[in-house]
Amino acid sequence: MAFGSWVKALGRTRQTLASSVSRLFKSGKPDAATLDQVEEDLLAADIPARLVLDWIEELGRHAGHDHWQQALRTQLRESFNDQSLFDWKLHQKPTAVLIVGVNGSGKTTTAAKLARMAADHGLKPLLGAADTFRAAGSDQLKLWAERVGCDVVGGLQGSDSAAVAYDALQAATARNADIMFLDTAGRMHTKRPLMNELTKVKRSMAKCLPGAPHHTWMVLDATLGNNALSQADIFHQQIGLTGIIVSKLDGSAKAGFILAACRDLQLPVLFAGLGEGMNDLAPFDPDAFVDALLGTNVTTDTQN
Ligand SMILES: Nc1nc2c(ncn2[C@@H]2O[C@H](COP(=O)(O)OP(=O)(O)OP(=O)(O)O)[C@@H](O)[C@H]2O)c(=O)[nH]1
Ligand SMILES: [Mg+2]
Repeated sequence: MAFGSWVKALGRTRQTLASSVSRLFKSGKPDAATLDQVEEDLLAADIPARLVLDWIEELGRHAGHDHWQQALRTQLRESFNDQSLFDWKLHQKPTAVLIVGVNGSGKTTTAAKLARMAADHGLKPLLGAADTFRAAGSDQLKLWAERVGCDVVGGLQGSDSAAVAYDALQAATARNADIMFLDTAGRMHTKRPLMNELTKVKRSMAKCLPGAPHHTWMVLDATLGNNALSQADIFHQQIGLTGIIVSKLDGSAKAGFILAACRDLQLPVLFAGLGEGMNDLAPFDPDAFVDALLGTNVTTDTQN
């Protein structure tokens, strides 16, 4: 995904930071008042307080030097040092990916976007519709599957989502699919029975194919900022996540929380949703994210 898309998607968060950070970047040497303002704005963009305090202290040490601009960028970028991107060279066939998240976070849309991306990598995807709460849940995924041009396997409304998970994975094997994305119903992290249902879905997948699900990805709504992070924390504790996908980055003014996802949860941020269209999903690019967030290089590459 071109750098310009990141710049556009992060426009609202950047605005939150814009006045102070650009003043900081122009001023050459930050004084105490500038640092206070930067601290306030970083917090307003939902960059976690612990990180902000560390950075402000570090920036203070750079006062008097001309390197602080690079220092801030480096500090933000370091949040992603330990993470790696999803490798589309698959080791299992079919690879089973379980998609989870709270209500309305963007799971169904993201599952479809992932299927599209898999097809673009020359793989045969299959979509599993395990959102059996609402009739509209699987209908929505069926519509997406038509657009993507892939098979979809789903259950009737009210059927057992663990049974649908089993069937979908079995169909993926029988139909020679390379990768299966299983869409699930939205659930609040606080609802224990619904969280237990996900554990059952996982068990059912493992019964069908030992080792499955190979990945469990949570879709986080970027407009929720830090709240999304605490939801992810609970999902991770209860069902064990292997990666994060951030949706709706384009509508968020609080994208700063993503800086903590990697560090606090020890999970990679794999993809980002930058719009509602089928192709608006990008492998997460830490450099583009940080540059677009801070407004560095923004004028040089927005056309790409
Ligand atoms: N702007 C923008 N909108 C998105 C993005 N991803 C999803 N959406 C929108 O968010 C809304 C909810 O998306 P869904 O995919 O239905 O979310 P869900 O998690 O499946 O919802 P439930 O199944 O009801 O829990 C839809 O209007 C999507 O178009 C994104 O990256 N950017
Ligand atoms: Mg859905």
